[in-house]
Amino acid sequence: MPKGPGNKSCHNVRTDCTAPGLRQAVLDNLYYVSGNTPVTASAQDWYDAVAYCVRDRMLKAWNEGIERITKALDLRAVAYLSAEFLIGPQLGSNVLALGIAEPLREALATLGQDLDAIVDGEHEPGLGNGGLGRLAACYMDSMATLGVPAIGYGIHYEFGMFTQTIRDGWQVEMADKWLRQGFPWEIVQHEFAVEVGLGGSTETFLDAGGRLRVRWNPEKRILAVPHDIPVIGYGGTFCNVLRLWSAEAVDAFDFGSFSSGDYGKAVEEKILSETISKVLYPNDEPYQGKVLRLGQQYFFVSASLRDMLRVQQMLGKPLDTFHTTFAIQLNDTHPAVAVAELMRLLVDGHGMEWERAWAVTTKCFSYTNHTLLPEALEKWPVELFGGLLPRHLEIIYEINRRFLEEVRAAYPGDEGLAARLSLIDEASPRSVRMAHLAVVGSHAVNGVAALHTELLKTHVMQDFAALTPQKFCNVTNGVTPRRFLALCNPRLAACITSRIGPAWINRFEEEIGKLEAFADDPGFQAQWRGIKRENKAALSALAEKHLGVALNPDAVFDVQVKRVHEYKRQHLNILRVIALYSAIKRDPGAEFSPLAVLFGGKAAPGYFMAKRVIKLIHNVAQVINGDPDVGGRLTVAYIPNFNVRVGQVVYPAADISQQISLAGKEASGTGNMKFGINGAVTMGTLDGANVEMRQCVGEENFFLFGLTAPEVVEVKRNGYDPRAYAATDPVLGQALDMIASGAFSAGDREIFRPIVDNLLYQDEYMVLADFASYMHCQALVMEACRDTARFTRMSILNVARLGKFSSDRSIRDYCRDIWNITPELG
Ligand code: NBG
Repeated sequence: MPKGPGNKSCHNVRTDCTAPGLRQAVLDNLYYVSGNTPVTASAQDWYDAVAYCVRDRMLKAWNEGIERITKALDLRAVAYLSAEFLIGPQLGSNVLALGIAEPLREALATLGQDLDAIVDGEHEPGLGNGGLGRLAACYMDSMATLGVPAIGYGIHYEFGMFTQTIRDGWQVEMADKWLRQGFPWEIVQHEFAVEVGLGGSTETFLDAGGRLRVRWNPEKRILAVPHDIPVIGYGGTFCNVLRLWSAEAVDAFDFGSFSSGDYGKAVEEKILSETISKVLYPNDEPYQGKVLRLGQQYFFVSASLRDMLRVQQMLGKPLDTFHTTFAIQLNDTHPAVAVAELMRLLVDGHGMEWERAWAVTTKCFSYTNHTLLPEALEKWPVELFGGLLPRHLEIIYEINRRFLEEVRAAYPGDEGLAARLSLIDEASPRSVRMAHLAVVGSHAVNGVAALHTELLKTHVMQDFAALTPQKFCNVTNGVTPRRFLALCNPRLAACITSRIGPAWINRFEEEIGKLEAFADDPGFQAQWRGIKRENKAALSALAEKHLGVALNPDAVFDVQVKRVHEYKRQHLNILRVIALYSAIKRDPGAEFSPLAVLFGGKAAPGYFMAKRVIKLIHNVAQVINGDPDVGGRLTVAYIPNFNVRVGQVVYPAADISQQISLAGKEASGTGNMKFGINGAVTMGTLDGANVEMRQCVGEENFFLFGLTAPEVVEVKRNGYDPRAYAATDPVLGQALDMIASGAFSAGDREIFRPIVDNLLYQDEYMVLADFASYMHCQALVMEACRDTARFTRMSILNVARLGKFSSDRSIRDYCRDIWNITPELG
């Protein structure tokens, strides 16, 4: 009798999860997949052999997941459209989800291999810039864990986020060749490739029924090929898919040109087509004019929608029930062109009436806004848009015409309002407002933290909120406790489990609070501190190896890791460091508890000021770390190439988490949550999700400073003068003078002049206004850190009270308030 996969009585090299079974599987893969034996295998061969072995064990849940979506008629699945998915290293998290770490570790040990070393050696796919892309990955993890059927749709960039190296204190970018050694987690599905058009023109024609229809004749066609990555939930029974599209030429080779001797032209088409998914754009750079970026957005959106329509047809369901099959989430405006594309597919492609198509479209879509910064709201010049997507521009005009008709009916005579709400910005150059398209085409719009949603409703999208208040809601961000606690901090995870059991891993919000009972238990506190110290020692070892900087594991680790941006105010942090340094210099004999200030993060390659701030931090570090008066009591280090993998070492080692953006600028932040659930206490402003975190942990367990969002508005309205702050605060004045006078640049007064001048004469993000409050807060932090029992209690309570910030809670919110989906696994 043939035995199926998963049958325990059958020794199956692809499903057996015992140590001997896993050992055999790894050896088989080594031999048959990479053509090696244990004698000839390289580290990469071992990694591949283990990865394929783990992937095999995910395929039962994977195939069941695909069947679930393509067979069940009454199922609504989430289609999560995102230009970025920052998934991080895969091996460790998949092993955790399957629960096979112990037998696998044992199996590898018998082969002389160390599972942890293999996990640590993985090169991660950097398919995102930062928080937004990582949020998408956390949500994929939570959907799989909660049993929410979902497909993540995105782009299979050939080059992800650049690799950051530091030369002489300056950031140098290098291409991220993440695919060079292959990526064992993906399965390429050529049979589901679709063609995507670009450019060309439109024409009208009469269809067989005598109706006037429009046809788009694209100038160019590109093949979108899906690369599927399994996303398995904790427990290993439920699996979703991340489907990333890569661009290929429809005809890779032009035999005509080849035969006539033009060899270059024969492959030209291939090269042009492939550029579409070539590289991830770094954010914080102006998008205007980047036609390739719009091409990328349309490319993945069109392929994804056609993929969903294929499923709809396979299910045999009529098109006007499409919204009952898919809830489509627009992750920021990057995929917003989907609104126009779905209308085109339904109206032009399937001959649906406009009104019916519009009803289906708006029931499908919902939109998450991730930023309040006006410069980050996408706008495409009409000319550029129409050149690439002529039919979509017509459709957007038609959507706008009908929409503005409604606006004018509701607010007769208010042409100013119509102009503000219009999908088209009439200022030169006329452009398409992607956020407006997303709002009008969606039934729900959400911000990512309570304060952010409030500011969206009262400022950035005030007119829309007045027009359709029922559309707006809040879903505060969350992070997955699997990757960002269970996986990255195994010592703390084991300690927590020993007290409250393991249920917190997939029921974080419900369970983690039980830890509070141990907050004052001296034995537990000692254990807690011991773990933090070990984690700090691990980070020090890394810093020593890569930077040659020795970090004292008994120092307080004070960390700011995130993208470098003026609104996130790394320069405020470094001004604080300079002020502390000056205090030591003034009185080297005074008591100063050891403090290690760590930075990490990438700056957009074209962001002049951010790159100069990185240089300043390096120069300050060099002076302070080398000063015998300081004697190692204050150290500063910049951890290069911050990514998910590095984060997994950094978060567990932090005592203090720096979340110091100017109030009203950071939509949510998610690093704040990752630090918090690893026991770091936040030093932060009332910005983004910090506000809610502080409510949860209690104000006595949060170091607050700085202006509030309304105060920021107030101070600016009264005419903000940064120089007045520098003139009246001697500590601040001196710190700025030191930079200006070349104290950190061997006397060079020019190199940091742009930073100092910007702070003194503009200071858009009010660094100088918040400086005094920040320094005052710093004194309180140092005092708290000296009281070990008190600080440990704060740390424990931060973990115990942050249950809300699990992405499982966020996904339940989306399911209930936006998608109308009931999670299958609770
Ligand atoms: C970022 C915000 C963060 C937020 C993440 C995830 C963009 C456009 N926005 O504050 O700056 O945490 O999105 O929501 O990257």
